Amino acid sequence: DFSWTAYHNLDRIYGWLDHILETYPQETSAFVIGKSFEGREIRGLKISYKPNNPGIFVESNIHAREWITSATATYLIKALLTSNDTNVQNIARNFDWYIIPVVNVDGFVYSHQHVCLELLEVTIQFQEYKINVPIFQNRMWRKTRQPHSSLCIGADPNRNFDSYWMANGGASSQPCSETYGGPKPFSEPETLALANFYRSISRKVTLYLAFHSYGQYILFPYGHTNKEAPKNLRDLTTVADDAAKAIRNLYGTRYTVGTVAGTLYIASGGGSDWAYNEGGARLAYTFEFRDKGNTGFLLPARQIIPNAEETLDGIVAMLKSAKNLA
Ligand code: 0X9
Ligand code: ZN
Repeated sequence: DFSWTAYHNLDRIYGWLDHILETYPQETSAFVIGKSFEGREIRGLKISYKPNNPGIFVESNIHAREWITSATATYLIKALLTSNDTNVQNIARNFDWYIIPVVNVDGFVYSHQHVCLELLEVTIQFQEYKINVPIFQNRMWRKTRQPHSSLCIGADPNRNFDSYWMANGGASSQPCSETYGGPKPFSEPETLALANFYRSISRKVTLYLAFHSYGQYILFPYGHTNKEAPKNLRDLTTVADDAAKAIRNLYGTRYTVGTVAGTLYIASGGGSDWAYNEGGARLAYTFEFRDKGNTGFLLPARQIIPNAEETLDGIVAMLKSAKNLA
């Protein structure tokens, strides 16, 4: 049975999506943005209670190892359809939600192929010192799975969007780097599919959310430079501050708010920056979920529900705050 007390693989997540579609045929519909390099469908779920709602787009697990993001995205779907909380019911009914729980399907599947860790341990010996090191290779995969050199596989999908692609050192041109931008913008079928789908709905979208981990940040444009601020910097900041307050209110989790380049590091070619520049959403955020490095990408499953609950409160606050903007 599907739950939020454990992390699930792609088959389980897609099976659960089918179950949701069957259970809520009125409010939900399936969409497929395209296929991954290895030929897997990249599936999304639309939730719509009434026609002509403004849209919210949620992109999740574009980085393979960030499992908490798809766990939170599925929790969000579940909450939008079943919550008794009137705040959640309101955001469910008054927006059309386009949620893609796993964008980087190939990388995600690969990150789940980390069989028995004891079997994969390597022993490193130096004189009298001997240590066993578990191989986390697959579990810690970040990029896509398309080969770009004879030695290394994958590009960083969050450096591959056609938005200041490769600008200002915000991505690497080395295929073996974890932040390799790819040979050209949208070289990865996954980011191209996302972009094409997003363009088809962007006129209706008011908010773009990219789910990542970890570090507890709410980030907004720009990523490619900190010498230039987006036009609606004040609005972006106000809305993110309100979300961070709501998050902290629930369990005391502290999120830091700011621009990508100013708060985290320079990163060009990211999905949320691309969407922001593309028009449509005037509000575009990257969430970096729990924690602050203690467990990092290996966030224990017992934190899925608290992480998702506080995120939901953050999103509710975000939409309330956005409504009050001039
Ligand atoms: O570096 C990234 O892609 C993100 N951090 S992560 O640890 N999840 O890899 C930050 C992305 C923010 N960048 C833009 N929106 N441009
Ligand atoms: Zn990420």
